[in-house]
Amino acid sequence: MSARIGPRQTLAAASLALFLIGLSSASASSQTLRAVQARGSVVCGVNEGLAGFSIADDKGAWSGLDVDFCRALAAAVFGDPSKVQYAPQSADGRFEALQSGKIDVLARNSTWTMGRETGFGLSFAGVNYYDGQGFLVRKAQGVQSALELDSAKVCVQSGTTTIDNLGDFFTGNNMKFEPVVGSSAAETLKDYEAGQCSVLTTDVSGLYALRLQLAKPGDHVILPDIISKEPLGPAVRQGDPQWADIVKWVLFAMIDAEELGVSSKTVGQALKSNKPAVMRLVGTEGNFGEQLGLTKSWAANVVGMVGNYGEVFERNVGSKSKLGIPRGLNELWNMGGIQYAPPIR
Ligand SMILES: N[C@@H](CCC(=O)N[C@@H](CS)C(=O)NCC(=O)O)C(=O)O
Repeated sequence: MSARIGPRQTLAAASLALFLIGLSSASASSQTLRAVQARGSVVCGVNEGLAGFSIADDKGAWSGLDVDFCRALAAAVFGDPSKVQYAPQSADGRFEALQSGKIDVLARNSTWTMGRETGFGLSFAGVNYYDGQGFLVRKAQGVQSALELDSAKVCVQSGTTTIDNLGDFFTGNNMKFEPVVGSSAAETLKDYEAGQCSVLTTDVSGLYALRLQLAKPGDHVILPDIISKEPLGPAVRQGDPQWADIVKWVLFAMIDAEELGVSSKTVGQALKSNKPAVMRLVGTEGNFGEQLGLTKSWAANVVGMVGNYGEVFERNVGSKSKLGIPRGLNELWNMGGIQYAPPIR
């Protein structure tokens, strides 16, 4: 005689299944945070050397917009921005490094695209720099627009969105080109300097950085054409929603802090503020930090120890930095740009 399963058993089985799913996702979700805490540092995949974003000096000290993101993450998790292991990544190898668990987070001027999320099992946490692809040429060429580049030899780096956009742009405008492909920024720049190509193409922020390394930066000009959207941001592996939330909200907290006027210089005052949004940010109200698996002071530590988004932008790439890039699209949404973070509440 076969046993019959009644509605009560079905309900019990369903509840048990839901309970087990809940348990397994709670433990799976905290995997990266637990590993990071046990290790005592965040392993952050960064660029091997791109001024303004991620570069090490001769003493091995790293700096840049992406490096500051790694530091912010360490400040949120450990209350200490120095608890980062920098893991330099080439353009070609960066996504595999994240996928295989060699790094906890990738902060390497990486463009958020659909294919990178769906194809490589990654999730981008947000955008820490809205960029676009441009072209660098010698002033002496007298070129005014990228549309005059028909049949040009173009220096470009492998493993990037840059190389794909280049094809789209020239094909879409019925123009021919000859790619001269390098596997690092240094190689691409060397090719350009040696006259292997007349044009160098990459993200405009990269063009600013690379131009500084040329013998006479003033002899080279960035053309006005922007041929693509390059939203650059930190990425994590899929399958660990809690870690994804931490990475995402560290970025949002930096942007929200700027909007709320909380900076590394004013965070002490912010801790005494009675403005509800400021109180939620710095943890004097609510338990948002605890809900992330961190402490109340997660965001106050980020802002106090590393800075808000505007401070970090200005210090590394802004108009008074060596790169001298205007804030442009990366200005806050209420200041004419498109940087916009959801509220902490
Ligand atoms: N944002 C683009 C391009 C990123 C990229 O790798 N750009 C090059 C050119 S600026 C770079 O950072 N190279 C540094 C290096 O290879 O050391 C992407 O995600 O594919």
